[in-house]
Amino acid sequence: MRKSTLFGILPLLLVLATSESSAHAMLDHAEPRVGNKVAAAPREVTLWFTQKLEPAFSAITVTDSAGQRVDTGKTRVSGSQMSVSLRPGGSGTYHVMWHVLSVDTHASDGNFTFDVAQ
Ligand SMILES: [Cu+2]
Repeated sequence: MRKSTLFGILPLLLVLATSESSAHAMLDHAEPRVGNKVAAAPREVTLWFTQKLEPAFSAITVTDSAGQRVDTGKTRVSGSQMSVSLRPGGSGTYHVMWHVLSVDTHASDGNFTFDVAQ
């Protein structure tokens, strides 16, 4: 009984695994938004992805317009979302760099900027 149930489920699991592996964790959206201009330096940056993330292998780094690290170095991961707190910073272009390992064991990375108004 158990064996026949397993054999019935197995093809379905293979289909699910295959379709998920073709979609790595991509950045869905961010706050502050990608390329956006915000009125004041944010206290944190949050990224939402298309897949759940492995906390041990996923992180965000943020630098200010002078290229100085302004993130606290402690990225928090919750499901498909991760965020990092920022030290108080000035105006200009901020650079957000991220790398993630999704639960399907695929790594991906990317970066974007946002601007803080004077
Ligand atoms: Cu993948």
